[in-house]
Amino acid sequence: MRGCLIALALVALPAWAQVGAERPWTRATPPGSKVGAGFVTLRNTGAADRVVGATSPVAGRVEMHVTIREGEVMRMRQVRSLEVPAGGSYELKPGGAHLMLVDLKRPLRKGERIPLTLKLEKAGELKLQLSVEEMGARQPAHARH
Ligand SMILES: [Cu+2]
Repeated sequence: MRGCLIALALVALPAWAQVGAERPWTRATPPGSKVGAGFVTLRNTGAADRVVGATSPVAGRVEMHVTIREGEVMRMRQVRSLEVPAGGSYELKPGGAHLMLVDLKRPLRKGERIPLTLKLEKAGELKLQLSVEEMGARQPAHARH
């Protein structure tokens, strides 16, 4: 009987990934700039998942980019998805993978929060608020030492 109850409990657990976001942030943009970059650490306590899209009301579109080295030059390349490993995390950060806010409708100002929705293949939509740090910031203010 006891084994039976445990089996039922396991079946009731969601089979999809459980993904949470830590420290979503972006940088202030100069007037006239049409692009911004968003960063966040994704933690996955479930099965492997992937980010398959993103939207934000301040941008015409949001792309997913990775940074690759070509000889001496670092280049950004658009990708169709970003993998978030099972039981692990994936960090979007300056010099690495990031969200590219393209066709900005207005400048991003330091101190404000920018809504952004990530679409995960299994976990569904994840709503974030990107905190806007100063121009050229390498990491969010509260993580700086
Ligand atoms: Cu980019």
